[in-house]
Amino acid sequence: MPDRISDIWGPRTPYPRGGQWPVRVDQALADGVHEEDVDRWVQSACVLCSNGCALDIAVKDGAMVGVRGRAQDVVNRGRLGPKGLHASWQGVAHRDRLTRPLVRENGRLVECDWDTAMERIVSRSRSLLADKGPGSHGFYTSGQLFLEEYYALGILTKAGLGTPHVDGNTRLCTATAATAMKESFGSDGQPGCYRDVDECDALFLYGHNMAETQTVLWSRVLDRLEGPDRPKLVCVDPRVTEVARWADVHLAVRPGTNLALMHGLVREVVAQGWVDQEYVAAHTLHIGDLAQHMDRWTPEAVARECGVSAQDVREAARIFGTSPRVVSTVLQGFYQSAQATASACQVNNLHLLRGMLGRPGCAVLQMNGQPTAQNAREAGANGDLPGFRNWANAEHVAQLAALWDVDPARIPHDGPPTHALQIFEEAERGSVELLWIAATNPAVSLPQLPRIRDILAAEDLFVVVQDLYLTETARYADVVLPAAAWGEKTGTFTNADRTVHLSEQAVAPPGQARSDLDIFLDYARRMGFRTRSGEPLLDWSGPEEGFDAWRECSRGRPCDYTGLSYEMLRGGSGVQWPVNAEHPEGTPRLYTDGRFPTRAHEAESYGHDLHTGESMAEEAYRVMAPEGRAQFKTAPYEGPSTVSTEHPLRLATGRTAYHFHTRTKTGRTPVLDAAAPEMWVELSVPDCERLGLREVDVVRVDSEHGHVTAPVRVGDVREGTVFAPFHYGSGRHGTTSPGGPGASAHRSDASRGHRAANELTHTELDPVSHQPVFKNTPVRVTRVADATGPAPAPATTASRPARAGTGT
Ligand SMILES: Nc1nc2c(c(=O)[nH]1)N[C@H]1C(S)=C(S)[C@@H](COP(=O)(O)OP(=O)(O)OC[C@H]3O[C@@H](n4cnc5c(=O)[nH]c(N)nc54)[C@H](O)[C@@H]3O)O[C@H]1N2
Ligand SMILES: Nc1nc2c(c(=O)[nH]1)N[C@H]1C(S)=C(S)[C@@H](COP(=O)(O)OP(=O)(O)OC[C@H]3O[C@@H](n4cnc5c(=O)[nH]c(N)nc54)[C@H](O)[C@@H]3O)O[C@H]1N2
Ligand code: SF4
Ligand SMILES: [Mo]
Repeated sequence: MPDRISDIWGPRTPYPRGGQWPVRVDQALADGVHEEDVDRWVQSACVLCSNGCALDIAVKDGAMVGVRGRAQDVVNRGRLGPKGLHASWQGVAHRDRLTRPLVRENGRLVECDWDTAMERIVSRSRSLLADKGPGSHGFYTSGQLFLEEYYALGILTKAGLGTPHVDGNTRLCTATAATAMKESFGSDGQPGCYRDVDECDALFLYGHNMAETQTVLWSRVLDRLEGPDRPKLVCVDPRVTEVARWADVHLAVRPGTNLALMHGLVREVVAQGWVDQEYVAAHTLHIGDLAQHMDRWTPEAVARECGVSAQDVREAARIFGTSPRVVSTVLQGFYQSAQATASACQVNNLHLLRGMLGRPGCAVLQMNGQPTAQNAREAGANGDLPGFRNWANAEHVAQLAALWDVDPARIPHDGPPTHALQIFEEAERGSVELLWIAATNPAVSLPQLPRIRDILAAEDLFVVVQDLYLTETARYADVVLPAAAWGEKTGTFTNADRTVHLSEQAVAPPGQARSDLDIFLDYARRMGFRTRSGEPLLDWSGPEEGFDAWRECSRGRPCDYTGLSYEMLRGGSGVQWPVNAEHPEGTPRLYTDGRFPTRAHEAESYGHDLHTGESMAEEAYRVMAPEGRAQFKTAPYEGPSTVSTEHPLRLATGRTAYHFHTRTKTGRTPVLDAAAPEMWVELSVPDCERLGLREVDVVRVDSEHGHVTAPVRVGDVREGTVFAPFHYGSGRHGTTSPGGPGASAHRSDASRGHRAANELTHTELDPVSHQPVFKNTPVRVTRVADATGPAPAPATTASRPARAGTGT
């Protein structure tokens, strides 16, 4: 079995520019199971990050016993990373899966049957609808369900209940990706594709630790870096990540200063005359607006503000300005940092300036993180209207009303849909009284956890949690619904480069667990939602009928799925949308003709002021008449919120290669749990010297909101920065079993541990995308105890001990 623990990226298969990425098939089977023992292989794709690596699930005696990468798929050509290889199947087969619904009785959660659980929800729902109206209902969902499930949720919340309070954890994840694409290009939808990695001459990774967070895509990059026509690599990250180690230029910016750097890069590209004037004149608007923001950002000014060298800024700009083909990727170091949308749009702007979109090797990948974040955005489960429709465009609302056969007035569109943090705020104020949480664990993943716990624990908030496990969040629920996991249900999902995969059911769910789709359909049926002609609003027979319904919804929109079917997705590779009469085989690249969906009748948004977040009015947008041109947009630089003498360091939180989020799957996968078993915090060598800290000494980290206690890694972060993984909640999945289905959990048992990074974070949001700033919290670090035990931080990743000697 391949070792993806010590050898995360596997053996190299170098290839030249323009060549095809060679196949390398990775396979894992349970101990004692051999290939010939496998009863059947069932087609699927991995749901442990946005890369969406295609794989087949090995089934033996009705159980998942392993996986194998699909050689024929364009995304991974057979490869799998540590999570895909191990956690995809082991993470859902654990003995403590929820198998029956739970309801709260006299303060405790007790097992019950589905009728009891659903009727409890429906009766609360009905009485709230009668007394308070639809705005009393809030839905907080995920980037990890299937397309059909989101679309069902979109229909039931928008056309059934009529509540505007629906969002996904995609708000924490890729809201800025979507917003940046809407602002620049008129619509969500990745312009480029992974094949552009094969074709490019330079790669820019902006706040993206791809080596750990999309390990298989990083293998592709490594194979180019070790191939004959090595592309240049530029990394923008305050830590010495694996990406930084390979980079030609590493811009280790001070956290929160991305926008100053971007202004500097744009200024330099313009000043050196590297602009594609013809492209800009034909396909863009507002280039004149850029100068006011960037004039002062000379390489020297950037160097002072960002703490990097002016020479490196010049060199990075030169690589961008003179390479014929550049791929840029952007992720949380930008999206979860200060001025996220304005910074992400400057990456789009660089590509527009150089005319580097829509042709091989020229791509901006405003990345996704979660495996199905794209679908949450497409299907309207994340604070948008389905099919990338614009809530402010009456015609778009009318299209949906016609499709669903409901009164347009039923579909909330008086203002922007409520974003996630605002839904929690509505619950805090008492106006949302039923909060339905599906496939996300906010008691670990939302910022400022002490506040989130108070909101979830409030007596008058009715909380429904739909999950695989009794999570930190489920412990606050009034009703817990046991969901079928990946491999136990069928559906489709779309990765970060628009590649759609079908994931087929391989095994039966445990006990009485049901698919999220079945749960949503059951709720809609019990609520008796009807169309105008009196038909049931939502009565699909299963996922395939849901997919067909979605195809109609997507017709004529940028994310057009009309030419796709389950049948077409079986057997071969995943297919990239749009797939329609014009593009029957799918579409690798958008905007090949330089025409963008910015006409008023097609745009997903009329746009915002990126500095204030104020929406642009329809009238003003129509007068501006973008007519298919992209827009240069950004904002003046403000800089990160300031640190104080009390909290002099900046906490940036993020990920390690071995764990996925709140570890509900990876913490239950023995090899991954062992690779990173416990919380840690990383500090720089100079900060450790100043604080008298040695490797594994225990520190207390305090912010304005809370504290955590964890051992120290003397690491390769920038001085003044503290890095902490956000994976560790109160559950110790890997080592201790909570004992049975946790049926007796009590509210007060819920997460009170002091190891979740979000004990510390604050609620600060980007003004346009409303994505939280998870990467910039002022903190103080104090030593509380001597080193005990081995270091829990991995030594194979960005978290390895500092190269320049350590404080030990
Ligand atoms: N192993 C693993 N892979 C995952 C996930 C996982 O949990 N584990 N989750 C998936 C999901 S949902 C997501 S969203 C992605 C996230 O993928 P990434 O965005 O790659 O991951 P992060 O570790 O959150 O942040 C990336 C980098 O941002 C840097 N950073 C911090 N502050 C700043 C700043 O101000 N400026 C810049 N330029 N950089 C900064 C950090 O040092 C960090 O290395 O990963 C996906 N893949
Ligand atoms: N401090 C800090 N906080 C962060 C981040 C950060 O970088 N720093 N990153 C943010 C980002 S980008 C993200 S994406 C979020 C992730 O945060 P969460 O979404 O809270 O993380 P997960 O652990 O993935 O939670 C998913 C839940 O869904 C359950 N689940 C899995 N599959 C299914 C299914 O098919 N059906 C149902 N019903 N349940 C299922 C899992 O058991 C798990 O409990 O965290 C955010 N929070
Ligand atoms: S790169 Fe992402 S999708 Fe691929 S195997 Fe790893 S976790 Fe799964
Ligand atoms: Mo994410």
